[in-house]
Amino acid sequence: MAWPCDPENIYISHFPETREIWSYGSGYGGNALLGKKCFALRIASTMAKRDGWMAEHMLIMAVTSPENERKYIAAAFPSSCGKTNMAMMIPSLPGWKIETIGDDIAWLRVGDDGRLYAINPEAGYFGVAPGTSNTTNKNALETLRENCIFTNVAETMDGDVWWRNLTDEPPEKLIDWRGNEWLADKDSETLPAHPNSRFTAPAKQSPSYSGDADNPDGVPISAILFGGRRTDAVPLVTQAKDWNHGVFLGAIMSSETTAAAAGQVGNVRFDPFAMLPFTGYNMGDYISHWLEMGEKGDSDKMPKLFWVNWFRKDENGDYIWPGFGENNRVLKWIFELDDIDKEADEATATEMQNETPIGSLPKSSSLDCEGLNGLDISPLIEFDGESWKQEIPKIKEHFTSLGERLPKEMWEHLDALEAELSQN
Ligand code: TSX
Ligand code: MN
Repeated sequence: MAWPCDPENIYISHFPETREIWSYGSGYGGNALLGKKCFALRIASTMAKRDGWMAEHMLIMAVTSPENERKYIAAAFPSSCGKTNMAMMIPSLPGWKIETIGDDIAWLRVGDDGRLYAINPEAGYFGVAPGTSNTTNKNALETLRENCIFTNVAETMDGDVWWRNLTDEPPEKLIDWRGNEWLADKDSETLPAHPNSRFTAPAKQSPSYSGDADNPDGVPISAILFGGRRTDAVPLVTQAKDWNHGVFLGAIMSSETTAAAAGQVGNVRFDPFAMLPFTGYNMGDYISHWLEMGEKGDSDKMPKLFWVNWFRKDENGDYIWPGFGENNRVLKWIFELDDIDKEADEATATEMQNETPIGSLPKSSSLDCEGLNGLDISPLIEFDGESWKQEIPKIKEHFTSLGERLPKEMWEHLDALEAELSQN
């Protein structure tokens, strides 16, 4: 049977006023699964703006310490930065536990207690298959043992599936995603699985599934992370000075392109809050809404905002930070900072951080690096003023492109940053 689609004539339109989505021609993916990006982000973000809540492109995780303290963290990363891997990550440090509440979308509201609560409006995962392996995301593979759908992956001779990195070497012979025979020695130039091939499975099948995902009240968020793929300038972790400064960091979030299709490899692209493709209304108004949400909550109880970057490279072009389960160390630092903050122990907080023009960076003594084979993390947590001077004109261009409705406060933060940079 022909797949029900019309690839020469694809249309997708959203009508926020009537909450309608019209889609024609797509048989699968973002323009066909209308409950996901179309409704839960584009339409929902317009409802959220009107009614005072937020629809965000974020994972939600529960983090439990060895002392059995539990906190909830949300994180906004653009596509291909590993949100699903992070949501299901297996922590590297003894006694820590991570559970998944969501891997892609969060709806957030301020509760009566002044805290920010999040739910995941989705019931399953729709993840990119290539790259998913026992080393990058064991829990995802466990989720896919049964009762799941694969699209545009390769098929093995015994009826199993295959994609890049599922095994170190591809099988000798496969059926590629187009349905043609694929031979490892002959067809090594072509990809047997499409780079955007997908799996979809119920969230409850994940070993890391958190029962909190079923709580209609949602979970109270302690920290929100913004992240992208940056080989330079952006440190491993930076704490925003306050909510509004965190909104500035979210507004200047950027990622380097990896695929040639997305323009030149290594180009920096701004993607505020990882929402550029998903905000259903004006981006300047959206950033104003972030500022308004800060006012709605209790300033002491609203989540702390952080910028993270797992993708710094050294002069040889190798990743410096091991990433994956080792990101536990960054979560531990954020976790401890939150405890200290609650105790209003400013002396200890000062001991853990260095103030810089872009926010607070960890002092190396405060970030647990035991067992990392003596990794020198100093380049990851040093403020690089020269690189930041080069960022300024790019950010100006980005802010200009967002237009007149970008809140003036964003320009004020940029001016303050520029002034601080010119002092040293
Ligand atoms: O998902 C990733 N995370 C988050 C995991 C919890 N990825 C994959 C991104 C593509 C979807 C990462 N890639 C992460 C990361 O933290 N870090 C990197 C970069 C990296 C890649 C490989 C190695 C180290 C870092 N190491 C080896 O290959 C041995
Ligand atoms: Mn996504």
